[in-house]
Amino acid sequence: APYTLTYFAIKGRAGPLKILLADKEQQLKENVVTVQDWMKGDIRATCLFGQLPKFEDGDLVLYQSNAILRHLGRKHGAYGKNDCEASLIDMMNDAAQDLRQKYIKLIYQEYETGKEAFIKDLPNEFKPFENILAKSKTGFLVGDQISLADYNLFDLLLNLKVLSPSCLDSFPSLKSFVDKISARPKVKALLECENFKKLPINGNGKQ
Ligand code: GSH
Repeated sequence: APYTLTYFAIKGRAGPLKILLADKEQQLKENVVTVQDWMKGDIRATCLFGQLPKFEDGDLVLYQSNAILRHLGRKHGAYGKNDCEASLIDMMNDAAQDLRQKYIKLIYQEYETGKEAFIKDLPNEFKPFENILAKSKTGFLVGDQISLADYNLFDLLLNLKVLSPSCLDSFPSLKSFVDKISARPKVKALLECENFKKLPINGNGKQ
């Protein structure tokens, strides 16, 4: 495989890039790091920012999940058809990332105390994405082809649906966005693949 991912045995921050790679029919070699091995510290010491995921494309070594996602978007035609589209894709991906960060904070820092308020506030978070998708002729966030921002938002929405199964009920455009991407044959195959399905979403067992 031309690509190697080193990460924990979770979906976590690697979900979007795995979905992109599957959809673009790219092979991925996975080095799974156990928490036990990570705790020893020698792997961490080799990581530029002391964290995973790490991604290798030949001699290129990348850290930072969104840099990896952008790299793959650039290489596999998921970064718009011109600079303006690429900038809009950056904007939407950053917005999705903001929401992902809030989700991760909830999961790892305040699940018990913050879950209810987080779910209650989701409609405010969803509105901008719903507005963009409602105006989109093709059902993608930007332009007329799928982009890295779509993969990122899609993965996040799958996670949020596990947290709150009814959260998309008042968001028809987001709901059809999820249905449409879920139905892409290679994405569907990945979501149904046992190796992917069995991965917990997060590292602490909360979801
Ligand atoms: N901004 C980084 C990215 O998006 O890749 C954050 C990476 C990150 O938070 N990694 C976590 C990690 O390595 C796992 S998802 N945790 C173990 C540690 O920090 O010791």
